[in-house]
Amino acid sequence: MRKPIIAGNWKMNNTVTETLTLLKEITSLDLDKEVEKVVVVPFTSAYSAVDLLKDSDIKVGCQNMYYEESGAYTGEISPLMLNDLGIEYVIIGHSERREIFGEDDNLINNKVISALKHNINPILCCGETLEERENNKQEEKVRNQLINDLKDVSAEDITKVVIAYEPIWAIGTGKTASSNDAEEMCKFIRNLLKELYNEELAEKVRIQYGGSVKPNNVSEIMEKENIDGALVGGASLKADNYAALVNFR
Ligand code: G2H
Repeated sequence: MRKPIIAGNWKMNNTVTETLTLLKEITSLDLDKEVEKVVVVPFTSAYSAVDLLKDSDIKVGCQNMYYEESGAYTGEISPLMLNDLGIEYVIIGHSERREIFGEDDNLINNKVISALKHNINPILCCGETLEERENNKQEEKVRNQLINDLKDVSAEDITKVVIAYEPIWAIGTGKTASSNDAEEMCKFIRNLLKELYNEELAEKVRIQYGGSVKPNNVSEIMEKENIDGALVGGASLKADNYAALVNFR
């Protein structure tokens, strides 16, 4: 049985003050204990979030990291820095990083390997553009991304990776992939993992869907056999919405 995982990706939202206000509201609400809960906050909010959530079962993630441990990399954050804060998850390869900041599969692969080496669980994002979907190239795109991004990830480590399938055309657009389309791609990803690793390991890896997930569509998405969680942007920025997402059952 794979434990469901609902992660709120705050993106570039919330000052420290706003973070504390939102997290206090969230922790005052009833949240399903059987669901793994993550808030993926901006770096500037990470310390305060970890401190505020130290007695809660909500975990804190960050949205990016560099793969080196230290050095002359102006503006970057290292895995050791995240470790020091007690960060358990890091989003790697979000389409906004790929598209706006030019991250390629080689860089993403280095980040995945480094996160695992430092005991931080990567939430590895993949997904196709609208043009690729319209040309029925979504499987080819995701297959190439994952083969490259997971290069040299060992069998021992693959179950620590959460894979987030996020079709780019559904991100922040209000357009959600139908639950059947989302399931079809998540099943495709699980089959790819069977091919790259083996059936037993592939069955253990958690696959999230992301892209305009909201309280009113989360249950239908989470019902699907190969979807084990959601990576949620906009709708995770309000406490009652976050609680509704977590309490999808
Ligand atoms: C996709 C998602 C969170 P949103 O980027 O990663 O954002 O739910 O706003 O589409």
